[in-house]
Amino acid sequence: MRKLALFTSVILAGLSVGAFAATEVIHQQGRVFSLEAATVKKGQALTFLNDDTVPHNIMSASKGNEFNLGSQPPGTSTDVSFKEAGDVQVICAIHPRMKMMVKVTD
Ligand SMILES: [Cu+2]
Repeated sequence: MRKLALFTSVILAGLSVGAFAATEVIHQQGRVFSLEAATVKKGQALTFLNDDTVPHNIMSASKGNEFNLGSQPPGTSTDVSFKEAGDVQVICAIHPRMKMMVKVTD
């Protein structure tokens, strides 16, 4: 019975990945981003998931792609779409060591 439940959840996970194939998830566990760098196409989104035990405040001041998610409690996620091509430095305003680069392509 347990095996069947596991099998079913794998299928459901596969379906949801298929439905949102364009959105990559950036985790924030242990006060680090799960990727140091990511590449998206202009207009595409990344999902910033706070699966840590503390709040994070993800933001960017890079020209054309400025955003500030404010305080993001553990267990929540927010999609950010990138509007301009170029390199975007994404940081956490609370934890200065949390940094990643997003390359936005045309
Ligand atoms: Cu943080």
